[in-house]
Formats: sequence, structure tokens, C-alpha cells
Amino acid sequence: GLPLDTIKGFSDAHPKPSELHFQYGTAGFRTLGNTLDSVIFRVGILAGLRSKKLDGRTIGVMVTASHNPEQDNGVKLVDPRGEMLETSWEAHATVLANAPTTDALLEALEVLVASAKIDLSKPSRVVYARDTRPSAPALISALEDGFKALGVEARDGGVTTTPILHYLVKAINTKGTSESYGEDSEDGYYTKLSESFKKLIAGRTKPGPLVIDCANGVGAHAAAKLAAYLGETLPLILENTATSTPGTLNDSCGADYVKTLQKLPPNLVDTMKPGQRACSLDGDADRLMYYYLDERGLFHMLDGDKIAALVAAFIVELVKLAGLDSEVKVGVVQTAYANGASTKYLAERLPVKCVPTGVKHLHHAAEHYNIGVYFEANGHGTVIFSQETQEKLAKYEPSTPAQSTALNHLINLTQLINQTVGDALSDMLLVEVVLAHKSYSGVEWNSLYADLPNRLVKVVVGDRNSFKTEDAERRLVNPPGLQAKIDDLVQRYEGGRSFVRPSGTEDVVRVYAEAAVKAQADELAFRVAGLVY
Ligand code: 16G
Ligand code: ZN
Repeated sequence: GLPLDTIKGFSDAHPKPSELHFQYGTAGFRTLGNTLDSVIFRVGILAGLRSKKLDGRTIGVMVTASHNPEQDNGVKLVDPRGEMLETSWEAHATVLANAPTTDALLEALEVLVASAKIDLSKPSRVVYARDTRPSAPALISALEDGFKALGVEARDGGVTTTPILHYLVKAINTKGTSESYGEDSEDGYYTKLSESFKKLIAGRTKPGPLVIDCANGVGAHAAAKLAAYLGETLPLILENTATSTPGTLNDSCGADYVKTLQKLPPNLVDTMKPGQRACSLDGDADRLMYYYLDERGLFHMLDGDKIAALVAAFIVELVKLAGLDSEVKVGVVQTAYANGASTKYLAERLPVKCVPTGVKHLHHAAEHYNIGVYFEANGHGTVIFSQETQEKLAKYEPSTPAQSTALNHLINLTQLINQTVGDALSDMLLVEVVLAHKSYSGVEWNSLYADLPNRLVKVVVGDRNSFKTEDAERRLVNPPGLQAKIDDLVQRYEGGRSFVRPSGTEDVVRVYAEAAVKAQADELAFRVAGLVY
């Protein structure tokens, strides 16, 4: 049975705040860091049980709140293949987190062990990491108490990015198999990325320096290490690297700031000269936003949709050049937030699917293609190659030198891309490869299509849970009658599109609108918001 006395001893030191309710949502648990002690302790136990359930395979635990303000923190679990926790276990996490007392927790654990048929005699293994937030050390010791309470074999991944933690989980679980994902260390990660990058850009014109806004977060450490592995091949200029200065994380910088405000982080204004290309990471380095200044010094943003367009078109072209287009089907997955112009551009070239917001939905839909490209407009995304496709590439015998070259590029891409989850650094190298191959500057990339003007607003409502959507969040089914009013407004705007959905991370409802001209997009968004309010 469970070591009830040991768990009790530890649990009494991590009492649940009685007034708070916690929910494992799209991004795991996420709230003020100083309220999370009991939650994180319990997640330590849950991760151990999840590992036992999966026969001792290693589970990941990441302590981060991504692009949220510095005082927030959060935690999410990573399944053995490096993917998000299976949905059914999100509910188990929520139940454990809300057990009001130690006795209630012990009872909830016993119920979980019985209902999920967990064999407690199995080993349990976990690898864990955290970003640079000041609240992390205390939360990590609560997590470690959770591991001790259950007797978990825990490996400390240190202070690192979310995508590196996902990489480690997959590398550990595939070690010594034919599907080995790489050395199970940070060194293995940087080596895998930098070696494949060097192969992919060999013989191309050396790119000019790239400015990286590290959001004053853990991406600053990772980008500095990556820069050392890349050496001369890609000069990086790191900005916003003040990871130990309190109050700076994600403050007026980072991918979310740039995407939301559609402008340069203020402290980059002097660094950026006309023609300079740059990108922003978020606080845990899983989102990426590119931009450049044109020759007049005007700012242009290249978001997740632009990355999807660039990358998907490149991969389709390589598959064709390799002579594999009848066997390897490439597809794209987006959400309702994808700019309508990006969807049009992509749909003219390959199959495009729209799914609800959240990485797990995109990832799962992308698995239905031989090569699935998925990006959220906010800059989170990756490309996944099915196991069957990777084997096909390994075995395929090209019949011309051109086919052979394209095939090698595809194989190197499978190494360059972190297929477990969106990874700002891996995605950045991917973008740099495509730009080098196409001889594109930001200008050519940006002109693949012109973004439709758009506007996102949030509305505080009485009960966001009363907003129910269908059709990948593009239509409301509740409150009754509201969708018909939105439809009626939308059809009065040229190129108009608008949708309303409850946020999964904040207590608000989000309204998105698009139209042929900016003033109309703004007006449509505010009028729809007026209907919601
Ligand atoms: C979370 C999601 C992100 C999504 C965002 C939407 C994961 C790992 N992260 O951050 O993909 O874009 O939520 O937030 O799934 P919202 O529901 O508040 O609009
Ligand atoms: Zn993030």
C-alpha cells in the first residue's frame, strides 16, 4: 500500500490554504507563486504515481509560469514521450490539489491508486526543472518533499527551459532504443541542435547577427550556451539577460509583450538599426516571435503564423524535391487566432486544420499527418515527423543527386526540430535555416502574405464558464442568441471575422476580430465586446 505515515509527515508541513481552489488547466497549475506550496508538494506525489502507472517510465515536472508576471508560478507534468500529461490525469491533479486536509489527501490518493489500478510495487522516476523565478527554490523543495514522501527516484534537471525538460524526458525514456532521441543531458540537447544546424546551413551565405530578446528569463542562460555551441555559424546578440535582477522577468519584453502590443521592447529601440532582424523568447523559452526593422526603421512582426507559413512551404518543397510527395503528406494545424491571411496562404498549398487553443490539441491533430506543422499565432509551435515517416526517410533510396540533397535536409530537420513541444531556440534555428536556404531577409519572409488587421480584447464577465463554444472555438453555443448577434455584426464589415471564447488561463472572455482595415477590426472587436459584456 501507500506509505501513509511518511506521506502524512511531509503533508502536514505543506498545508493547503483553505480559501483557495486550484485547477489543472491548459498550462497546468498557474497562479501566484506564494500560494502554490501545497499544490507543488502534491504534484510531486502525483508524478511518482503516474510513473508507477507507466511501469517506471520517467515523468517530467516543470515549475514555470512562462510569460506570466514574475510573481506568478506554476507547474506542469510531462508524459514519457515528452508530451503534455494525458487529459484524464489532469482531473486527478485537480482532485489532489484541492483535498482540504492531510487526511483528505491520503484518502484521495487511495482512491486514485485503486481507480487507476496503480501497481505500487513498480519503480517511480521523475526528472524536474524550473525557470528563474524567485519563488522557484522554495517550490522546488516542496516538490522534493513530494518525491521523498512516495520514495520517487528523482533527477534534478536544474534551472532550464521548458522545452529542454521535455527533451530530457524523451531522451531518458528512449535511451538505448532504436528511437533514441539523443543524449539525456543538456549537452546532448545543444549538440543535437547545433550539429544539425551546421549541416543544414553548410555552403550557404553566413547570416548576419541575430538579436535575441531573452525576456530576462531562463532563455538567456540557454541562448548563451547555444551560442557557444554554434560558434561562428550564427552570431547571436543577447539582450534582456538580467535573470537575477528582481522585477525584470517578462517586464516590457519577451514574446508575449511583442505579440500583444505589436511593437519593439522599449530597451531594444536603440540596439535595432534599419534592416536588423531579431526575435523574442518568453519566460520559459517555448514561444518565439520574430521581427525586423525595414530600411525606414519601421517595425514588422513575424509571428507564429508567419513561422508556420515559412516552414510549411519549405518542408513541402523539400518533400517534393526528394521525390516523396506521393508518400509523405504534410499538413498544418492552427487555432482560430491564426490570421485569416495565413490560413488562406497555407490552404492553397497543403491541408490545414483548425483546433481549440492549447498545445495538446495542436500536437494531437498534427500527429494525424506524416509531417505535421503546428503553430499558434502567439509563437508556440513545432513540426512533428511520424515514426513511420522517419523510418521511411532513413530507408529511402534517392535516384538523383538533387533528391539526395533534399532527403538529407529533411533528415537533418528531424534532428534540428524539438518535436516534443514548441521550443523557441530550436524554432529560431529552423527559421534561420529556411531564411538561409531561400536567401530571404525579413522583408521577403514578411511578404509571403499580408496580415489582415486584427484586434484582441479581453472582457471581464460574471461567469466565463457560461461561454460555451463549438467548431474549434469559432462559434458560441451559449449564452443563447449571442452568436446570431455576432454574425449579424460581422457581416457588416469587409473581410470581417470575429469570435468569442473563455480564456483557459485568466478569468476573462477573449474577443478576436479581423477586418480589411485596421480601424474596422478595432471597431468590430469593441462592438462584439459590447455584446458580451
Ligand atoms: C496556454 C497554452 C497556450 C495557449 C494559451 C491560451 C499550453 C502549454 N499553453 O498558455 O498554448 O495559447 O494558454 O491562453 O497549452 P488563454 O486560454 O488564456 O487564451
Ligand atoms: Zn512559455
